[in-house]
Amino acid sequence: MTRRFIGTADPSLINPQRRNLLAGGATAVAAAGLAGFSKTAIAQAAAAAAKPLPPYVAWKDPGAMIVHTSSTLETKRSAFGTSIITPTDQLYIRNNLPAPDASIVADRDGWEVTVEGVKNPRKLTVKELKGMGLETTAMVLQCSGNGRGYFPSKPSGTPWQVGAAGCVVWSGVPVRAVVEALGGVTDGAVYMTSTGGEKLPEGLDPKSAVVERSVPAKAMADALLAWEMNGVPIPLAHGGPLRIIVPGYSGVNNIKYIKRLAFTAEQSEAAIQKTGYRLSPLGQKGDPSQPSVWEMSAKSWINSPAPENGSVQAGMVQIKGVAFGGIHAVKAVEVSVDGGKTWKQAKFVGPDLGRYAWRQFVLGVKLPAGEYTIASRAIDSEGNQQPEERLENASGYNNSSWRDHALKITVA
Ligand SMILES: Nc1nc2c(c(=O)[nH]1)N[C@H]1C(S)=C(S)[C@@H](COP(=O)(O)O)O[C@H]1N2
Ligand SMILES: [Mo]
Repeated sequence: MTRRFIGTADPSLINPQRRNLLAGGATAVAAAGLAGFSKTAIAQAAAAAAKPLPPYVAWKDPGAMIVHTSSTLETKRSAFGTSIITPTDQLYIRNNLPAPDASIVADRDGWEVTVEGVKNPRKLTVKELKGMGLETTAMVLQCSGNGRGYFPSKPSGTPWQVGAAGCVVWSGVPVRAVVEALGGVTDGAVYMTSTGGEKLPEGLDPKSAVVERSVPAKAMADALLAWEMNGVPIPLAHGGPLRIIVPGYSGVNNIKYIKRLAFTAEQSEAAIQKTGYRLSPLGQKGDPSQPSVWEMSAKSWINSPAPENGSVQAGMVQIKGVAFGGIHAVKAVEVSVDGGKTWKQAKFVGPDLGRYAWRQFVLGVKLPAGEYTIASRAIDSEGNQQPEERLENASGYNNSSWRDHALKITVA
């Protein structure tokens, strides 16, 4: 079989209808107009025309994505479905460096990762890893900048709304199984440090560019070295042939195309660890004394009804969204239709895919014609509630404010 879609195992990931309708820029706009599609469809086609999908992710669903830049693509709020898993062709993309050459997924089993900071350090191929164990984990992958677009301080960086997140099923070998096979972690190693396999730009200090992140070593308990997502080999753009999955930790800690896994006494000296991804007070630069962006906390948002889909018909309205606990399981979620004055518990829908997955929720409410501010707030298994206000920080990280994520809808 010829593989025309490099990095994707299965070209059937692509929905041919949407593709034909929306991928072709101006032609698509004309086609949409001729066929009498809604204004929204035309606006979407125009948006797709303004910024086409970059070639390395040409297999993404153009109708579901907001293309911010060639390295930052967001899932549209209205594109999130209600059956838990985010399809691979709708999942957001965030690259700090250009993705490596597609040749690295030509021989997936031959990809090597160096494991250091264990009694018997060594290089392991993906093929060898596949013989060492298997686990499957559903997990919310969320960029720490998700929700940055709601910060009034307008931090630099992509103004993500809700779509730098998805719920993905990963398969791979548990990191702890690999560590046990190599004789255990060396004494004094308190961090787990992962290094991305990108080629670094020449003439730069490697520390300034390398994508390398340290997390507390205890995170290895649930971490995977994964080769599969949502039932297919991980596409290059999402970190194939091998990616570390650190459940409950924000996106940046889930290093793609991992080439080195080290148990270390200190955190990485890379800029992305030392000064980047820190919760810095407004107006201040990142430094190692400030908290790193690690564990995620309780968060939820409503995906439907959304204002971009026009007015809602008066009567029974099904309010739907997603809720997750981050490092803990989500326990419950409440919905308000009066801007947070009163709350009602929503019902979780579908199977519980475990502590790190999100849950879909629904609340049916009778809404007479009028304007409403609808909001949701999650509570985790430890009793931590999603806060009303964001925690201000210079880079716009970790926004879980329910007020920022509320929607104004018109019922007519
Ligand atoms: N090697 C590598 N890993 C990486 C990154 C990267 O640029 N290079 N970006 C990180 C960030 S900031 C996020 S939010 C997630 C994005 O994962 P995705 O592109 O598969 O959605 O990957 C993380 N892992
Ligand atoms: Mo991110």
